[in-house]
Amino acid sequence: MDSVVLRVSGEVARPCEFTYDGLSALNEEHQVQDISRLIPKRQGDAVKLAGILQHVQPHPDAKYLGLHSTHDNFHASIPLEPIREAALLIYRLQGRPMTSEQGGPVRFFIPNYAACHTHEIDECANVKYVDHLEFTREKGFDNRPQDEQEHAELHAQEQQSAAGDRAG
Ligand SMILES: Nc1nc2c(c(=O)[nH]1)N[C@H]1C(S)=C(S)[C@@H](COP(=O)(O)O)O[C@H]1N2
Ligand SMILES: [Mo]
Repeated sequence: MDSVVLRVSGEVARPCEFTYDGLSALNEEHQVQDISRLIPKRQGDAVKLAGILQHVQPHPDAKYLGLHSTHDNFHASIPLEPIREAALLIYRLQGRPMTSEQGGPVRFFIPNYAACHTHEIDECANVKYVDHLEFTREKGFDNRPQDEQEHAELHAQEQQSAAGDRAG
């Protein structure tokens, strides 16, 4: 469990590469055991974004957080301030690293998201397969769906690739 699962870069004092063990080792005050207690439909253990922030120390002019998934080339860039206390990074399921089938290595979760494509901080910003967080001054690259049609196409693709995974 010593391979890098999450890289943190950009406008921060200490750019970091976290392993699974490194995320588990972040201070207890930042760990959330069993998030189904907070969010009934979600499972696993998480670390608070606040714990990552304390570790990497974003510059005061870091205004946006980029959530990057190499796995399926999905990216969101969202304002940092409204989510800095509430956002969670789910990274462990039943005591093990989260696999990509489970949305791992890191699944970003904002408890109070808006409906899809109604706001910068919407459900679509709950990015799965996150492997890179990037702090920027301005809004960065973002390829979330912009409207109902793009959204429907994306979900159809997701279902196809999940069916493909099941078929092996
Ligand atoms: N990596 C990645 N994350 C993603 C998506 C995606 O296609 N790829 N879809 C987003 C969208 S549009 C929504 S609405 C939510 C859906 O989360 P769910 O699959 O848990 O319902 O995941 C978001 N996270
Ligand atoms: Mo979405």
